[in-house]
Amino acid sequence: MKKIFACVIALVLVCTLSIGVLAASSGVLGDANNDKKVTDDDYVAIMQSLVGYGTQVDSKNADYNKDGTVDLLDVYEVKNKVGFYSPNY
Ligand SMILES: [Ca+2]
Ligand SMILES: [Ca+2]
Repeated sequence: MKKIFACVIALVLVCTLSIGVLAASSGVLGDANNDKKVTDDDYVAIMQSLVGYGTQVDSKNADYNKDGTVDLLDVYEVKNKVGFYSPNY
């Protein structure tokens, strides 16, 4: 019984922490990594998440064209927003 209770508590904690991460969204369209800026890092993060590299992105911010999915069109549009020069590189 104690093991079941411990598992339930662990599951609640994981769910609570996940909700906390989502609530921390910057709300900046294109800011996939939630650092409140739209830079090369964001379209690279989106690309990496699409190919299964394991990079976590804020799917709401990463959906730049607001079509409900995060795909290569969002990478393309974030790249166009950033342009060819970004102060990070
Ligand atoms: Ca960013
Ligand atoms: Ca999209």
